[in-house]
Amino acid sequence: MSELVKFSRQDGVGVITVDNPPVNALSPGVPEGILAAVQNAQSDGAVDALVLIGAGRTFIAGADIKEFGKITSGERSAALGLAEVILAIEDSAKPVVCAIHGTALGGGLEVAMGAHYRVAVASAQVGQPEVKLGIIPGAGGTQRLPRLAGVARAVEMCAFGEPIKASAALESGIVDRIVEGDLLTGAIAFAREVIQRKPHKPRDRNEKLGDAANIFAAAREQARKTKRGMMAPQAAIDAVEAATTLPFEAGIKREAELFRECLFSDQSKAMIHAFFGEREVAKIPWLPKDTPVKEIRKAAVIGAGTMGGGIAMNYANAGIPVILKETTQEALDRGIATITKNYANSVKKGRFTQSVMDQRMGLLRPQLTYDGFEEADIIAEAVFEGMALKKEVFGEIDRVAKPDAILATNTSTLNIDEIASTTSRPQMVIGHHYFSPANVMRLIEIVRGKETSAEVIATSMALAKKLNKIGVLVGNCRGFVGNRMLHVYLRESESLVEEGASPAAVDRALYDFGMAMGPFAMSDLAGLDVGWRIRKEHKYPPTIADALCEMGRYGQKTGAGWYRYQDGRTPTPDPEVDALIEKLRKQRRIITDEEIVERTIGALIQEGAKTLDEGIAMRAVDIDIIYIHGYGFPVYRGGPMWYGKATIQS
Ligand code: 3H9
Repeated sequence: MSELVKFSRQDGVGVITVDNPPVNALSPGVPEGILAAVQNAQSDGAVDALVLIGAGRTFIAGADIKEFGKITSGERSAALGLAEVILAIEDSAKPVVCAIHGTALGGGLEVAMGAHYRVAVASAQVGQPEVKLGIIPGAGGTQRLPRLAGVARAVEMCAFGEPIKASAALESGIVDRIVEGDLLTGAIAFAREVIQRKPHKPRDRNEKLGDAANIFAAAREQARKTKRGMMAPQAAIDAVEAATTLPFEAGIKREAELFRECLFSDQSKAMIHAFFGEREVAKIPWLPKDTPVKEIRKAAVIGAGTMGGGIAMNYANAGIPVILKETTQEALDRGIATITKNYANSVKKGRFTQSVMDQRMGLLRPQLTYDGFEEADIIAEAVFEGMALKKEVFGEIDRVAKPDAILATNTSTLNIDEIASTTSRPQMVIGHHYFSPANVMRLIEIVRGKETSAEVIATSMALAKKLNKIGVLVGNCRGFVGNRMLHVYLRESESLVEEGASPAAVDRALYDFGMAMGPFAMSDLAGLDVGWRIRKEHKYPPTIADALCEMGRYGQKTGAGWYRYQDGRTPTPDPEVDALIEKLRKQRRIITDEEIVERTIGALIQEGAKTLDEGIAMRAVDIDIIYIHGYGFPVYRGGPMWYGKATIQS
């Protein structure tokens, strides 16, 4: 047996254990090890059935994603051989039971679906998340899943990639039993129960493949909307559809073709880059591994506005008690009402139960004073963006905080060192720049000042993970990485308008490129007055956006900005804005979509390169992750720096 796959016998059952930490990926050696174990067991008189289980924290979390790059670069042959291994499991004359804990994902679930039975612990999850990597299941998942779980469930799992809980897997027929107590013991007991039964091959089970035409049409439409611009979800739907129109072997062939198309696409390369990037950003090469990390047991947030409320929710969601301070009862009540509404919405949508909401609300302590701040391990400031106010607040925090408390500012542009200078402990001050809505968006730019201590940095990075966020460490400069780049992107967008493009044309070109929103619609949503205030503070030259603000057009919140918002949300081009632009614009010429994308995205890339040169961003991948998770850059283009490199190379 290989190092990665072990075999033992218990009670007449052969136990195959995949032991490839950290997540038992199907790296070279694992499929071969499983195959050898299954084949040897066929002639092993001491074995009547087989159990396949994962060592450590999980079952098999999928193919080894690192191998895909080797395949597309030609370093390795395209075939991972997994499909053949799964067929061998399915063809075993002795029943095979997969025992699932942690996650059975991608190729992991595909292996499990080759077995005759699956048992799982209640906390396990199963899924086909390949679309998140720009590919589709490539080892029979699109063909066996509809046979086990029905077409609707298979389409949902393969096209949208979200895992499901063990209870749902049991209900839909993916799992045969939920095991209470020790998984291996339960799996062996199950295997002994089924020894006498003739193994039933999942690939022969056609009874759930009935009439499904409407399912595919609806799923394609949903994927067009929610996975805009991505090819893998549509390919996954095509592959599941093939399961309903073709015999199993032909369906497998079709799946393989679609898998290959996706794997060799630019989209999957970009999304795999993003997958590893999300993990890479957590690693700070120069930070000593033994840097102590403080435990954050209690938090306090100053400011119950949109950002402060969202930040407080993040703490409560992670089980950390949090004080939420405001200066007036009215502002505090408004903040708490918004939080309550957000949580109630989640309960209504079934994301969690009322009792979870009650427990989270119970962790929030709204108040007008600094009472209890002396116990907080972290104090997060989220007041209006303005240096004078921030300095005043940090002066106050400095007086009440315990000596080893982390003092975090949510500033999106201001100088961290200047804010820190008003305290007696600049080494404890750091930026935690959240993105709106802070309870939803996963990015936190963690901004180190020149005196921020290693411990405060390490604790902030660990805290981001605990809050289920992606923390990216950046240096201190105006706007840090994200907003500094955004500034040139917006300026370039406005230049295009000054030269002849309409705001709607710029927005549409960038939306079609894949941005979550065009720059003008995004500015209206964020509020034009924020940028106006910052530009005034920094004495920037006046812009068309400033002229809009002077007219009282602050964006969606005032019903008008670059667009007019009759219903409060839908942008409609406004003749008043056209007239203003006409007055202020420097020229009028035809500007193509290509020029719009080239100049705006080009501006992002150039400014990103500058932040790298200056050491403000550590690595290109940090910029990519900031833009994907904070600014709606299409993940299938890999982030601006990845896109820039790919465009130059092509
Ligand atoms: C597939 O299966 C295609 C098939 O159809 C077959 C076709 C032929 N490979 O996320 P974590 C690394 S496609 C290689 O921090 P967690 C990860 O980079 C695959 N490496 O842990 C990290 O490394 P490092 C379908 C992997 O507990 C370390 O493991 N499967 C893989 O927060 C820990 O990861 C997926 O898409 C992998 N498959 O979450 C599942 N997975 O420490 C992808 C992880 O050096 N994985 N690593 O930074 C996940 O969703 C999460 O990792 C998981 C654990 C939920 C499993």
